[in-house]
Amino acid sequence: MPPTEHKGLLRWVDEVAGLVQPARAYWCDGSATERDRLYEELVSAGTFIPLSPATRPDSYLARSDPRDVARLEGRTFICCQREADAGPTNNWVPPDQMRTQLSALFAGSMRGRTMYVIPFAMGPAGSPLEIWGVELTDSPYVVVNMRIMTRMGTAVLDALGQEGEFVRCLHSVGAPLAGKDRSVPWPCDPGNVHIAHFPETREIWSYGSGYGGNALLGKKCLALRIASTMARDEGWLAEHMTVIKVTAPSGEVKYMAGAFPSACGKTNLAMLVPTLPGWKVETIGDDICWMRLGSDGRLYAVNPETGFFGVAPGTNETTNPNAVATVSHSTIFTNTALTPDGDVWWEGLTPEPPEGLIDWKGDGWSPERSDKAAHPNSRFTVPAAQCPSIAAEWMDPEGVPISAVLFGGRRSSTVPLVLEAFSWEHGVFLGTCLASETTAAADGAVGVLRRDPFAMLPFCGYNMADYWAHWLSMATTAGREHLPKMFLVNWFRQGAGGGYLWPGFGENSRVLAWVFARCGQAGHEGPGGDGQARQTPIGWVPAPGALPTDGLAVAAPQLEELLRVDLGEWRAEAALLRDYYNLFGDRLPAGLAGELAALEQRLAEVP
Ligand code: OXD
Ligand code: MN
Repeated sequence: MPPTEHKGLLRWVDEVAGLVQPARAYWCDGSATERDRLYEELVSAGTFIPLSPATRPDSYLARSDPRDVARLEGRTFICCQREADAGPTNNWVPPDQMRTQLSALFAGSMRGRTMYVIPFAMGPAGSPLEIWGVELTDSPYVVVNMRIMTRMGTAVLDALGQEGEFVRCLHSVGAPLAGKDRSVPWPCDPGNVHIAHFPETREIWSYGSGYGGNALLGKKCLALRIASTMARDEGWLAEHMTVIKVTAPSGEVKYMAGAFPSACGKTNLAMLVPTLPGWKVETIGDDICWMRLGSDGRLYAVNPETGFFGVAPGTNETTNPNAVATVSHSTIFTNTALTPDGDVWWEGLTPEPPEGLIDWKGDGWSPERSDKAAHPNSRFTVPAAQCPSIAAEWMDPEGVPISAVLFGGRRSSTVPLVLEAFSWEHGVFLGTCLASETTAAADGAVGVLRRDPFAMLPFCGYNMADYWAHWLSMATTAGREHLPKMFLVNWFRQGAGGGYLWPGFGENSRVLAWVFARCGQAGHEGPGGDGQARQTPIGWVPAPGALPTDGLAVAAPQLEELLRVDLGEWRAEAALLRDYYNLFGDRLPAGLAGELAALEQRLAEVP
């Protein structure tokens, strides 16, 4: 007997079962017993390799099919009725056409497999922003990852009651089994991947991939693409942002949100250990934040997730000691290398690779090989509660009030270390300017500069220009007085010789301290606050000496170069931006066209 009387849910589960023809349906209760059983099954199926209990207790390594290692943006679709509502940055297919296409792929796709029913909740229990979903999947790997990343199981079914609303999330790896066939360890159908979103009916259909961003449907698909459309309709914000709690030596606390494209150090910022004495950073969330206006006109943020699905390579005791401690036990690793004594390894974990490594594909590896031992997008899935820097209030249903929003890309030139917007509108403009050199989190070439406004390019479920208008509208709805200040940051600027100018990581606390001081005054216009600032045509930058640099090993000329605003580069940037804005035709908000014209004007006024 299914453990619910929710007729809509029961009907949908039956309908899907009729289409995908599973051998059986199983309703997940989210218990530890269920988890243990699934882990055992994953081990006997060869999907999970248990790691050494001595060095990495309760942890497992999964190796994916080598063709299924990242988000597939080219196979991700927004299926709303009108193409213009998806906008020029999304792949659009009309909903009926996509349903027909997908119904053919899903027909019989779970044959011989179990269909797991995963009731899950995103957002703290009882939060005004809590959203329920149900994922149907034939992947036990997805079930156990969802158990870490969301609140999952019976409690959610109980909360749904008989008619609670939920987002329908359908997922199949697309590898039916015939007769007594045994499954391969990582089933998938790489040639036919579709990740389709139907924002008008709040549905997600994902076929063919088991990779986290494509298959854990609570994350990018629900908490960003579907939630962004819900947020537009209901007046809140669903964002690809970390949320941190910053405590100054005086004990004063401010919360900050930060939008960074995938694999640009957002998780490192979320768990930062300040080098600046007396400062403390704690974690509210590392990847996604939902924000709503409070009755006091401030933006309050919650982290909709309960776990981290972080990029492993580059994580070590220096770059992110809190992440290293977090994944010391009870972690699922995917596509890292394996050491001979049953532990995981990835590039950057230690300066030298241990001997006798097995690479992410399961083959012997040695440092002479030109390829990496761990996949560059190898990941850890781990409960957020295990993180030493998690803030006590990370699950507060009301959320935390945000004082500053940071936008940061990976830019070798042009963007100074930190820049403060002149106003809310100018801040939204800076968010639209975000661009980054691409990383391994999505398929495609790495290191190419691409526009990634608000770090939402792959995640905005509707027309990007309407999304910008929605951000602008916050000031109209709430008044700008208590809205956060906005900043552009860039940890990745390079000098003439090509090396990074800024050490980053814990030293980023110096930038946070300046931002903190800049938030010290009410209102948005003017230079005020403790941190002194210098006005430039592109925004406020720290005045000479305003960035705390005691003990910092960055020479003065280097620091000057980091904060330099190169007018030539910005004139080129403004021209690129004008071309980019042209893509959006008459959907471009007038406020942003005005901001661009004002920037061009300011740049023209300087000789
Ligand atoms: C992620 C991503 O996995 O942005 O967080 O790709
Ligand atoms: Mn992300």
